[in-house]
Amino acid sequence: MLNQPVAFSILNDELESRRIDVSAVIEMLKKQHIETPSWGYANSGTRFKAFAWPGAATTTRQKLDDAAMVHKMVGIAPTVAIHIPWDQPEDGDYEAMCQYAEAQGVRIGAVNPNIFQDDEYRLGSFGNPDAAIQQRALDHVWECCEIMPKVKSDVLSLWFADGTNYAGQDSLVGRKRRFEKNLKAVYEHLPTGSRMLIEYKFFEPAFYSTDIPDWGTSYAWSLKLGPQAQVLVDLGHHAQGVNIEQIVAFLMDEGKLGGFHFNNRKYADDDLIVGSVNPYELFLIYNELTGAALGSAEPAHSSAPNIAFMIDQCHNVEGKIAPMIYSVLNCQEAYAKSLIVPRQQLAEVQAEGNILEAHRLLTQAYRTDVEALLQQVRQEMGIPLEPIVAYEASGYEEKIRSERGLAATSGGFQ
Ligand code: PSV
Ligand code: MN
Repeated sequence: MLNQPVAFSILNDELESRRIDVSAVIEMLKKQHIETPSWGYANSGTRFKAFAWPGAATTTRQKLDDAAMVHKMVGIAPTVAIHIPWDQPEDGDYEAMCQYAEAQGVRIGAVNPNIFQDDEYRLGSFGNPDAAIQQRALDHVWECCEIMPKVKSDVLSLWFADGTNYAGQDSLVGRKRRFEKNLKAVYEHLPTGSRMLIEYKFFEPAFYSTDIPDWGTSYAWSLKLGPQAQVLVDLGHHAQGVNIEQIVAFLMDEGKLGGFHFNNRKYADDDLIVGSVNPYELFLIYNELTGAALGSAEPAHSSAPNIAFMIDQCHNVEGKIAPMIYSVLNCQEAYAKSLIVPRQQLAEVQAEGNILEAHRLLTQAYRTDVEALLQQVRQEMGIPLEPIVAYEASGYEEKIRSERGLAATSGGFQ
């Protein structure tokens, strides 16, 4: 392996020859922000089995400790999404929970209500035919709106398991109307200056119809609701072959892309490490994001500057903290590669209709090994040059194993 300064100086020369402003790229990489999910640090499983992982977090404080450890290793994961009631403090003191997070070096990010795990939600939450169950779900989401200022969060992240399993089970129009009414009731309750993100998912757990199956539905409702409502794109929630980067480009340009749930899938909502199955897709998504963020001709209403980049993954058999570090690093690498796309040159050849040269410029950035650049960023940020190696050498895994043991319970998904 080349030593770091030599490797960086070779890459720096190469990128400068491509007319890339390397110091600007470094500054942008330092500002990257990826949020990790509290539920990713707890035990989780498939519908067949939840394997307990030694040392997995069971309390919210432990989840925050683990998220803080990830942030120490990568330097770009300063916030943690929470899920209520999984992360409800025993004494109900959310301010204290927020202070605890800050004392560990992280902040609370998005607040995720849970309106899918109670028996009452067998027929859904906001789409439930029973008005009393809809109200129960609404009360819980309102409670989350109240929690937001206590934990200094300005993002409410909504995902619904609602839908039907059989044709004829319920009125599709009826469910749509119930949803509209209840989403509006949430919108009216949002804390000032905050946003509600509406996530879609094409199937599962419902298999015949899903009440928010696609980005078009989320978009239509966020348009109707108003500027504080936006769409959340979870990379695992599309049918095979869907062009996610095109969805991203459209929503962003309309000012309606509010956030991401990063993960990767091979078949369904697999929740695998983002970039592990299709790193090229991840790069293409970042390419759209970066293109919009840097583009001077973008409309003023583009949502590019205010997107919440969140990971939504539960690692069932591969550990908890190390796969989360890998996930953040994969996002960092994809972002770095998107930053070295020669935008000006690309626009010129696109305008000329030079298909292959345009494709070459884009894929050249993707194929470039940016590790030396990332190590330079890490060095300047004062974090470990090789986060995974540093994590393994830190002794943290051994420490939590011996302190926490093997938890029988899950702190999140079963
Ligand atoms: C279930 O598919 C899911 O992964 C959704 O993507 C939510 O964002 C997440 O759970 C947390 O509720
Ligand atoms: Mn999600």
